[in-house]
Amino acid sequence: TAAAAAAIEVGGVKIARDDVVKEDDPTNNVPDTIFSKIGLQLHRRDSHPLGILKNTIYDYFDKNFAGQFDKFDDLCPLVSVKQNFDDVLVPADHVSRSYNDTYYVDSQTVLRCHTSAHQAEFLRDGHTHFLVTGDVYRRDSIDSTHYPVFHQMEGFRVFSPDDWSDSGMDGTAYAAADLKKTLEGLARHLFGAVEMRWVDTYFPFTNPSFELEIYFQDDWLEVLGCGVTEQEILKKNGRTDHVAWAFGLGLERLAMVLFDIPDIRLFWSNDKRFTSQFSEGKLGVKFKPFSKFPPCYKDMSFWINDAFTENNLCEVVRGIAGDLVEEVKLIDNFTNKKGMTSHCYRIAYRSMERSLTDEEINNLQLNVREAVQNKLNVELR
Ligand code: FA5
Ligand code: MG
Repeated sequence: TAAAAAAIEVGGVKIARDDVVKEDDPTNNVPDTIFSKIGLQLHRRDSHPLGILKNTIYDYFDKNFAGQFDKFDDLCPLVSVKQNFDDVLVPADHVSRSYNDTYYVDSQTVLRCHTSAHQAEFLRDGHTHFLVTGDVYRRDSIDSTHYPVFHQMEGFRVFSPDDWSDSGMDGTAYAAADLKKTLEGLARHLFGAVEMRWVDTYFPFTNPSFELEIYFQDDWLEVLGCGVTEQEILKKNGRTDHVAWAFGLGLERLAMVLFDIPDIRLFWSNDKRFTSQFSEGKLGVKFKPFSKFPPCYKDMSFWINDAFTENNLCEVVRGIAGDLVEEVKLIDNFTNKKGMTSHCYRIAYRSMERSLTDEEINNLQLNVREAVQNKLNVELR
């Protein structure tokens, strides 16, 4: 389309559609649905829930750290494999590097899958306190809390030996305690009283590592990952003998809880009935659904092949149905005597903005079936 052909500019970098989407290049797996999101920068719209949230988090850090945190929110999402993975010690064989999980522009360039891709460069530039907000990209499953483009805010704080020498703790324990205190304070600043819990986890770039979960819609929802930065990252970037903490917040996840937004697709809506409900500086206004449109479920069964992955299926479905697809869920799975494996997926179609007609849904499903067969080479049953 004409819109897709025009170059956009992000963080001073001009990006044309053909620089990012290369159908004939096997080292490229970026579809037009993803390209169309680059440059929208929802987090830079002051009246959008993500912008309101970003600004409220800025307020918290400004107040509690006397403006020491440097803020960045306009960095180009095209980064090198080195920035996205090597600089943060992601092992060569880690799944997140695969074409199944990450959008590759070419073998050396990706759409960043996390804002941690910028840690090393800011450290090298001498920053000790910084917040980096940006759109991040991941091939993933489809449901109400996962979307292939979402937004993160990275926080990073460096300590020197003077900071912890009088505390009676070692640097790592000191940083871990400061990290938890800082993020619990942020959670209270955003939510007031809310049920939350810390869960131990693993990240290649931090040790120890934690996730914070918040109770939402009758379940625990993971809203951030964090930890004490691996020494190797500090050493390699000019901070020998220092310690640091880092966190990565999922902005949509926090905003869903704060504004009662039931589905992650809504953040991308241009419908006035969505956008007009939010205004600059107003945190926690509860979203009122325009009306509840019914979902429509369609099942599809096929024999898979060795190359089949659920992420590939979701990409094909989204390529046809766009934001009309709400969920793709495996509901049956068996292997026959010949060793052939069958999967049955249930696709939920629902618009956030209007009722879908039977004809429209039947057409979508027909096109989805055809695309799944042709692009994934599976045998429909
Ligand atoms: C990371 O991305 C780490 N870089 C976070 C980090 C930074 C850890 C610094 C330690 C130090 P993770 O993959 O868990 O971690 O993602 C972080 C958050 O992003 C999650 O907690 C969740 O809130 C959000 N998130 C992850 N995947 C999605 C998705 N598909 N859609 C929406 N939000 C998502
Ligand atoms: Mg996680």
